[in-house]
Order: sequence, then structure tokens, then C-alpha cells
Amino acid sequence: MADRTYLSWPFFEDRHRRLVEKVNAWASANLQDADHSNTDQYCRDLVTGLGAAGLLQHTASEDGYLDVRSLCLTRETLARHDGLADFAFAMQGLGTGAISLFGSSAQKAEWLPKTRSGSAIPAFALTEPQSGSDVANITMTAVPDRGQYVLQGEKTWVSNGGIADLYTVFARTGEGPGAKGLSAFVLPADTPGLMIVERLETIAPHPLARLRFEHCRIPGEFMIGKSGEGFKIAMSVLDAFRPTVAAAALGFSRRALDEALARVSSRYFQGHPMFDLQLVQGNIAEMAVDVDASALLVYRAAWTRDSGASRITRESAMAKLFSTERAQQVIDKAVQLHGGDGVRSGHVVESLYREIRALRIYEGASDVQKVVIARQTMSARGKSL
Ligand code: COS
Repeated sequence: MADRTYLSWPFFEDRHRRLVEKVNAWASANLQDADHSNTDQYCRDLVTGLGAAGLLQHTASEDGYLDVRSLCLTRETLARHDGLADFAFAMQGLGTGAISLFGSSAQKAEWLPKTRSGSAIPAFALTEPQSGSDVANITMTAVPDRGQYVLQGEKTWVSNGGIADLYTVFARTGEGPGAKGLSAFVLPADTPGLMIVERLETIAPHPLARLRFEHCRIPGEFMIGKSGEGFKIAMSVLDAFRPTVAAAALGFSRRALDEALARVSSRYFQGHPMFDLQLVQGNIAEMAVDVDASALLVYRAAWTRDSGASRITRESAMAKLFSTERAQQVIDKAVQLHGGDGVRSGHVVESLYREIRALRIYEGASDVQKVVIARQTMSARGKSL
């Protein structure tokens, strides 16, 4: 049983504690012995199941308020049980984040009830073959034409690509140079001209694809927010969802620590439990500190935003950087403490070892988080002088 004492921290309310119980009960009942062999089907079933259980309610909001603590607690809890369950939940939020925060009432009415009930799957299409971290230089175009837009270009590393029913897409509309000339759009997956050109395989399988937009004509009402605001919309969505990536990493860390504790209590070395070895205790101590320090950063960021902060760029980047990097270390230690079993295909710590790697890359690589943190720290100094 993972540590729960953090739930009494002042960041949380009783509704958060009840949510964790509910998610944990659902995960215990539904995620044991899950069949991962058909990733697409499993993810669709997860979304349906999470929706039926009412667990997608917090992923979207008509009034623009996303309870980031609820999103983080749900991701953390699901990630302790199953990486794909966490993924399926997370994408219902990231894929609709721009609509929740900036969408029109018609866009919200059209899509959010469906994604919250689990009857529609969304995707977030920002990255391009030639620009991942460098969002200001994306090249896909959306050209205005008689009240409509014509989309032309490619997006890649699109999570849920291939199984999504709707795509949030960022394209260049040219109101200004670089970051000032982008806009956001939402379009149904069956829009003529939108094609899945490649499915992407990774070390921890998730539905992923490269998309092509070929003369893809959409109504002007599909634009999210104002034209030219696409960069800020993308960054605001990422600010809200990066703490949740950190929370998923925290869930993986907690599971790795639990597995390691069970291992060192039940495995003997020269007649004594492994835990009696001080080198083992050193590893356990470092893992426990990393878990708690990650949790503090994750829930500091989530609480700050839920308390009304207009931007949590710094808190969000710190949480993502620290929690994902440390989770990699925590999981590596768990693998080491498991000896040969730690690298055996199908073992819990072996799958955690593969699952965690992408979190240090997606939604802003660790290197980008460092850039963001350094700039925020410098600008805070400027303001205080
Ligand atoms: N919220 C609101 N506005 C923001 C913002 C944020 N988090 N971050 C930047 N902006 C604004 C800036 O204030 C600036 O506005 P003004 O010109 O009005 O001052 C504008 O957006 C441009 O910002 P900046 O100059 O910092 O842009 P850069 O091109 O230097 O980009 C990085 C900064 C690299 C940090 C950004 O592109 C980024 O986060 N990249 C990673 C993207 C990512 O996560 N990709 C993964 C895709 S999802 S799997």
C-alpha cells in the first residue's frame, strides 16, 4: 500500500481525498490483469470505462476552471496501477484543454459532454516533424478563405492519433512573425483532407501517429480563441497540464518504491533481509525523499493554480522537470534492487522503466523546462529590483 499521508497536506480538501478513494477502488477493480496486446482497443475501452465511472468529469470544464489537484491526484493514482490508464485519462484533458480554457460556448457544448462521458476521444496536435520544442516556428498553415480556413501541413507524435474523434491543432495564420502568428483550431477526425499517414511505435506502446492535412477546409467557427493567440493558448494549456505529467511520474515513483520495499523485505542476503544492508537503506532513503519532494512540487503547482494564479509557468516547469527526472532515478534503483527480475519482460518495475522515459520528453522536454525555469527566475529578479 503506497503512502497516503500526503493527503492530509493543506493543499487538499475532503473532496480530493474522496476522489483518490474512488479512483483507487475503480483501478483495483478494473485494471488487474488488463490485456495490453491491442493498445488502440485497450485505450478505447479505458476511456469508456473511466467515463462510465464518472472519472472523466474533471478533465474538462465549461467555465474555464480546471481543478488541477483533481487531475494530478487522478493521474498519480492511475499511474500507480497502469501507465496506459493514466495515459487514456490524461489525453481526455490535454486534448480538450484549449476548448475548456479558450473555446466558444458552441465548441464546449459540441465536444465537452462527449469527452467527459467517454464517448469521444480527443487529441492535441502541436508538434511537427521539424519543430517539437520550438513551437514559435511551426510551419503548418491555416489560410483564411471566404470565412473558412484551409489547413496544410503535418503534425507528428500526436497522442491518440489514429483513435481520436477530434483534434486540437495549432497552425500558422500569419498575424505576426513567429509566436505571434499562430492560431488554434478544433476539427472532427473525419474532416476531408485529414489523414493518418503513419502510426508510431515506442518502447512503451501508446496510440501515436503522424498526421497530414491536405487542403483541409474547415469553417471559421472551428477556431479556438482569437486568431494570432495560438502560441499563448498552447502555452497556457501546457502550463495547466505539465503538473499532471509530473503527477503521473510521481505515481510511477510511488509504485517503484512500493515494489522495492516488498523486494528488500522478502529477499535474503547471507541470512538477513536485504533491507538490513545499509547500502540498500541508502537507496530506499533516496527514493523516499525523491517521492516526497516530487509530491511537494506537484501539489504546490496544482494548488497555486487552483487558488487563482493567472500563470503557474515556473511552478509547473519545476514540478515536471523534477518529478520526471527523479522518477527515472527512483525506478532505476527499484530495477537494481530486483536484480535479474528487474529487467525481466513483464515485471512491474521493467514496465515502469520503459513507461517513465517518454515523460521526460513529451509536453516539454526537461531541457525546455530548464530554459523556462531560468527565464522565470531571471524575470522575477528583474521585478524585485
Ligand atoms: N503562458 C502564457 N503566455 C506565454 C507563456 C505561458 N506559459 N509562455 C510564453 N508566453 C508568451 C510570452 O509572454 C510571449 O508573449 P509577448 O511576446 O506578448 O511577451 C510569447 O508567449 C512568446 O514567448 P517566448 O518568447 O518565451 O517564446 P519562445 O519561442 O522563446 O518559446 C519555449 C519558449 C521554448 C519555452 C516554448 O516554445 C515551449 O514551451 N516549448 C515546448 C513546447 C512543448 O511542450 N512541446 C511538446 C508538445 S505537446 S507533446
